[in-house]
Amino acid sequence: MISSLPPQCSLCLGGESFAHHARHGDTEDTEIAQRENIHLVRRVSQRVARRDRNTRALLLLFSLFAVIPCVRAQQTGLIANTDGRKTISLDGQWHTIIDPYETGYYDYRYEPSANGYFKDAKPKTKSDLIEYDFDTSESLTVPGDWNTQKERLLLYEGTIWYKKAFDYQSKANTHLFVYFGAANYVADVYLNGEKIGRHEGGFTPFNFEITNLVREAGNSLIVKVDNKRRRDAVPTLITDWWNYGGLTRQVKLVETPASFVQDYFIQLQKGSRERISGWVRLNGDKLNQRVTVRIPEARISKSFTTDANGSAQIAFNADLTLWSPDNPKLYDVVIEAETDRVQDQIGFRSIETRGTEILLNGRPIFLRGICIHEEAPFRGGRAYSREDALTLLGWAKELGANFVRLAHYPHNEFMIREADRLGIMVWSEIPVYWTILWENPATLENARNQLGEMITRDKNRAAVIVWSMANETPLGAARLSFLKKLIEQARSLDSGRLISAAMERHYVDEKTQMIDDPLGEYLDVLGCNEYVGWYDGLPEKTDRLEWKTKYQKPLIMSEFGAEAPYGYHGDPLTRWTEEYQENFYQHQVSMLKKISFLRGTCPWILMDFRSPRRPLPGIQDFHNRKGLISDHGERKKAFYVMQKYYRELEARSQN
Ligand code: GCB
Repeated sequence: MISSLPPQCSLCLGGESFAHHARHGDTEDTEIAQRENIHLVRRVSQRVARRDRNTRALLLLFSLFAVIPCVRAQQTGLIANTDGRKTISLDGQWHTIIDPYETGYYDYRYEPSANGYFKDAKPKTKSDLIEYDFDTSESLTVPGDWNTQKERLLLYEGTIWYKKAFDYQSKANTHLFVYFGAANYVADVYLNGEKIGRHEGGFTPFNFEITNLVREAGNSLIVKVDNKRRRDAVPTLITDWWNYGGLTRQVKLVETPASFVQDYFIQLQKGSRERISGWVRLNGDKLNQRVTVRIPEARISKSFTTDANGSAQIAFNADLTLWSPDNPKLYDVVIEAETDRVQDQIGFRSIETRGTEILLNGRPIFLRGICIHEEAPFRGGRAYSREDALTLLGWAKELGANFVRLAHYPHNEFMIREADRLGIMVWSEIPVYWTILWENPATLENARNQLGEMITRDKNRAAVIVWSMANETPLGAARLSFLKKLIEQARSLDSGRLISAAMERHYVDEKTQMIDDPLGEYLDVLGCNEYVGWYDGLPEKTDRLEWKTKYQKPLIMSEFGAEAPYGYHGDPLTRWTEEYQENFYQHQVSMLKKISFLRGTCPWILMDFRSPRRPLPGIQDFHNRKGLISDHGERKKAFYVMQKYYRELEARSQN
């Protein structure tokens, strides 16, 4: 765990700390050491993707001398496109133990226990004392949050242990990984009683190699999932969404050859509409290979040789039909190494800004957007399936949207894949939300890790056009420095996409709204959340406002909205009524039309969602009711105001 690195040691800095401690034999507690060790291997190996060859060489050395010997299950960087591989689903019923006091993890002196629940022990004699039993404990469905599966878990924040038993027939020259789409928030993973790794961050995938630990029969995969909120975490203690805990996305076993294509980046080069550039990275014992990238439909077949670290830069010209909302063209792309072959579907498009314009494939575009939380339509709880994605994105299309802001964390991969297929552009963000601990290095490291995982997973999806760094964060030097580091990282991982953040505005006089957050200087596109007419005055207040910006950059109004439960009616000035919400949107639209540098709008929000901050009985009942659609799929009056505006905009863009 990031924060468990020994902070007192002055020799330890970031990824060097474990190596230092290992060299000094400072590893009395193997459990903790392994945990740190595995986490470090993970962090470091992920950075390999980002850094230059020197770092890679250093890592290799570092691994050989300090790290690998202590790790029984190996952590590999994220495997790209697991759907393009042979996988075995571990979804379904998992036995679970609710553990509010973390009895299965700590002993009574609050030290990590050597015989925790992860041992999955059974009494061997009639006299043995074992106080837990996964196999007779109740089950939860994976994927799925625990809060909405059992009424008594609705407000639960803490630890739940999950267990899945499985058999596995090992195959020669095959490596096996366990892959988690996401676990909210910290996951400690064990196989057959051995710790295989820890992951922090509730919305991004992770995998661990288990080739040497897996057995033919009766494997016990145990995951401790802890969703306690922490001040130093990302997100921090307060948010305006439900802290759904658990194994919220798919879990699967992934098989690869001994040397395999771990990851690749195949997109158009920034500023070009015909040159593809990127890289391919192999993992395993045969790193130096000939790799061919083929796009059969475009009659492309280009070969490259990976270096001693398994990496090859790729670049070639291609005559392609470009991806756009009107024609979301995806090509089959095959990445073929000597020992492995992966197939993906990839779209190619350019995205850039010029002055206050956003250009898609060189042409100015207006982003007709809508914000979406990862909340399941109809059944409630976390959304996780293709069906959920199709419903939410279908509603966005019906609204007339060509763009979605996936708030406030990376959504499940189905959302991005389906957006790619449907031709919906995507803003994707990490949960750097409100009041993060800007000066805490571990918080920064955590945010960086989540940013890296988001980009790693989705960098080949044409739909994603914006990486957003943060939401409504307060002005200040420490915050600016924190966010600049994230921006730098995002640009170094992916120079092609636009960088944004949802910022705030302020009044310079009673009629003038100003966007001059110093962060704006470092962004490609300005994002701004405003609630004039809801938290700030009444709807007609918008009529008097003029918008200004310090920057010659496009603006996306990344949030605006008002609450109304579906079916609650009254006059246009009565709070909470659909008529108030409709009135709010009518005034907003008139105001938005007057902002000359506006290039996108994302009302808050597509669908009502659960929030602990919204207690008003009979109205909110712990839901944020700013949805244009209720959580049961009913369109509110305001939906049609936005739909009309978007239809007009769309008609104009076609002329
Ligand atoms: C915001 C936040 C969003 C909230 C929304 C609201 O500014 O970014 O997470 O849910 O306002 O409804 O107040």
